Amino acid sequence: TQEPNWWQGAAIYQIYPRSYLDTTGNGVGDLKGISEKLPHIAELGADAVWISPFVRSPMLDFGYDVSDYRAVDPLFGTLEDFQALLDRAHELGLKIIMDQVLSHTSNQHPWFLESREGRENAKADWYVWADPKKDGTVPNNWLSVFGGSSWQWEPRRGQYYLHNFLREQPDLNYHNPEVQDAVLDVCRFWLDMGVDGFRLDVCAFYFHDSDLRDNPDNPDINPGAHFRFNPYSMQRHTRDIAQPENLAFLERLRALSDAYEDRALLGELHEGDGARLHREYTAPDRLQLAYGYWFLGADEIDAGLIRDTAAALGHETRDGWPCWALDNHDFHRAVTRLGKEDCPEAVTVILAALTCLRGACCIYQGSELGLAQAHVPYDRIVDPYGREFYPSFQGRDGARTPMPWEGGEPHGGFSKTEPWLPVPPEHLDRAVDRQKTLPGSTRNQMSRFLNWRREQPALRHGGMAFLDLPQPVLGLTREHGGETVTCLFNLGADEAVIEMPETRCGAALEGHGFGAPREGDLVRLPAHGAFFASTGGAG
Ligand code: TEU
Repeated sequence: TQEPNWWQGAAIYQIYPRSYLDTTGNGVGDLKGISEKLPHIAELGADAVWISPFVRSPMLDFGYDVSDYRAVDPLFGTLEDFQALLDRAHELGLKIIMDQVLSHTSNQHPWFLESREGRENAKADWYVWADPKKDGTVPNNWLSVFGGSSWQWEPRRGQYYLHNFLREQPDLNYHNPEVQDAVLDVCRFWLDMGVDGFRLDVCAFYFHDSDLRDNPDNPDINPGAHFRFNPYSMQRHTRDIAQPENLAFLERLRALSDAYEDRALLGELHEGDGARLHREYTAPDRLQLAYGYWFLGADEIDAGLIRDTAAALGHETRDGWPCWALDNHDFHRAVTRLGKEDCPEAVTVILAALTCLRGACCIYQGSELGLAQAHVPYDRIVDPYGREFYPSFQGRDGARTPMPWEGGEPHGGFSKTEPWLPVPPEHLDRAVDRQKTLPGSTRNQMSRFLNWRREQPALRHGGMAFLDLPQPVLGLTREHGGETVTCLFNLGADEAVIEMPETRCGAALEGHGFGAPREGDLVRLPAHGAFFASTGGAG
């Protein structure tokens, strides 16, 4: 059989670089800070690190607005710092996945500065320009994810340009082959440098409907609890933003990445019809991994939701793999979202379950500490999305506050000066140094579990089937190389007793730290506990 790839079943730790560690004393995290803390991530038992954007940017969307794709922003360091980070990660056995924001640029990118000057220049057609309607109004009814029309007037050209996000984030025109070639060159630059993969920001947004047709009325403008923080899904008018042309471009990108050894593409898909997009976008010649919002917006997660979501993705037949996530820099932290601030272990077991599903799993910085969403007072809110929708939506800053490293130090040891976002005092008790000395801490439980999981090939690479068990228990098996591992997760707050005879599911596995004793044929799952058994196998 073929050697499994590193990205299959990888635990991917996500870093938001502004908030990891500040080594220069400017209140903002940097690449040297990440390098210094890579051992924390390796000890945690992660396989790879996804770093949110650190290339040059005016920082209106904190790096998701790129003004130079080939330079490290001076706030974060230099290209040499990044090369050192890459080398250090590789020494520690960690892969580095770089965030590539290719759907749009900053309005300060030289491509846009040239494009906006007039209709004749070399970059005139690199962005999506359109004339106003006869009455002078915007070309159509498209809305921006961050609120308002997605069209912005540009007096120099006497035309509107498209922006799916901030008006400072003009959308590139992928119908122009020169644009495709230019972004592929950007990717080549970083692949040559040795990055192991890309996380592709909003990769279903690359192309736009070239006829600029109005979006039809959206009959379903109340999408329910799962996505309530995403105005995009609540728009009055929606057409599936994912244009068919995206797929051929992803094939070009995959061909490029396959020309290098062992690289992987992890594409961010928006929610919408997640299962269909997932099927289309993950294919042998497209993405290896597709990241969905399946659990990110959810404020209730039970065994049924996990099972239904994985089943909808057709986990048995797909070549591409899902990339699960419970938290990231865009959503409220899960501990708060799920109402578990007093009981972070209820969230740890969910995260453990996600890492045992077929697929990779992202773990956002601070989740290993069980951090709650921070309250950021209005005068400290810097997320433009938050300022726009305050107070009904207070933005994303509460999930982006600095990592608390040392509970007894000012600013949690993150920085010597006042950081760009405050470190909430209630995070200090959960700081890394404090948790390291407590045997049962979230950090220690995660680290024990992830390191144990790393050594279970079936949990990383195996095929998956679900067991038919009553809520709140999630049961599944993973099968690889003749071994079947049975996993039980108790997502409830009471003990659950499940019949699981050794003759059927093999001997109990030890060392994962979720300790559930077995009595005869019965497994006693404590609240938020888990159980694993293995039939052995070829070994
Ligand atoms: O996010 C894509 C996206 O659609 C988000 O706007 C999401 O809907 C929202 O944040 C939910 O709260 C990606 C990045 O992850 C995000 O940080 C960027 O702002 C966005 O793209 C634009 O590049």
